[in-house]
Amino acid sequence: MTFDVITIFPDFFSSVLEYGVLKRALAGGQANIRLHDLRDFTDDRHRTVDDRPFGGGPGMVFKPEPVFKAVAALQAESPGGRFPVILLSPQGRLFTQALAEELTSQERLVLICGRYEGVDERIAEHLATDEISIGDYVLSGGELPAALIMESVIRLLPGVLGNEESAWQESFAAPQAGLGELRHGLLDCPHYTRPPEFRGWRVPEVLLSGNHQEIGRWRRQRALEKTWRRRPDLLAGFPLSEEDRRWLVTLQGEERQPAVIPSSGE
Ligand code: 9D3
Repeated sequence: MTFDVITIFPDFFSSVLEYGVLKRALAGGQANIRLHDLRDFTDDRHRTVDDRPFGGGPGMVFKPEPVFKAVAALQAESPGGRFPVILLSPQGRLFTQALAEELTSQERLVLICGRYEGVDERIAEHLATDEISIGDYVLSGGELPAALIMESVIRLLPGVLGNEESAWQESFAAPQAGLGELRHGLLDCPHYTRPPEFRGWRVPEVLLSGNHQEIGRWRRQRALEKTWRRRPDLLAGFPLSEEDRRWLVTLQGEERQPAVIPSSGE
């Protein structure tokens, strides 16, 4: 899968591409990331990519010409080939695991990183095929979002994660379309490693018991509990088993148990 990133900061990406899954996928040829300096698509001596907003106001806006030119140059490389042109912007569709999985079906993606106060709206309207935001917080540009999207998509490509890792995931994954990593749709259960006691805090005994059926049930219950407390939104639409339901009812019952208040002893 090839990613073409259009940015005024191509060097920004060098460190993230040198580690972990991204480094491995690039070395292994499962992914290819090409960085394009937007300034290479300007015509003036100052390599100008931005200008003042019509109508006034603070800040600067990306001019349309260099961005259209950059995308045209990429399209000219593969005549007839059509691929998504994604504008990273706070106004975009929210990036989720389901969207990451959707994107893995593409052979090629163009990612346009905005900066300043935004980009000329004609880029969003007439050039980009999709607009993606990574969440409701303000960043100063699309570079971090582009790196994040590449990381999450590339790790899903066949042959990128070690067999061990993906096989393990599979065994934990109840089928639910579109959720991938969160395919089982729940937050993860807690994990522990040695030592079994650290500063007086013991690892839950069941994990040391060797009883894999008990361990499986404990993990499922902890995952359900954590999800129910922290992200109840994830439980909506999640296929609960009868046993899951009973556990959630138990939790709810504990929650509603009135606190035991010692009597004043009158
Ligand atoms: C100060 C201007 N903002 C008004 C509230 C609008 C704005 C424009 C451009 C805010 C941020 C940016 C730069 N951000 C991105 O390009 C961006 C982004 C983000 O800020 N949050 C989440 N996802 C993304 S994807 C691209």
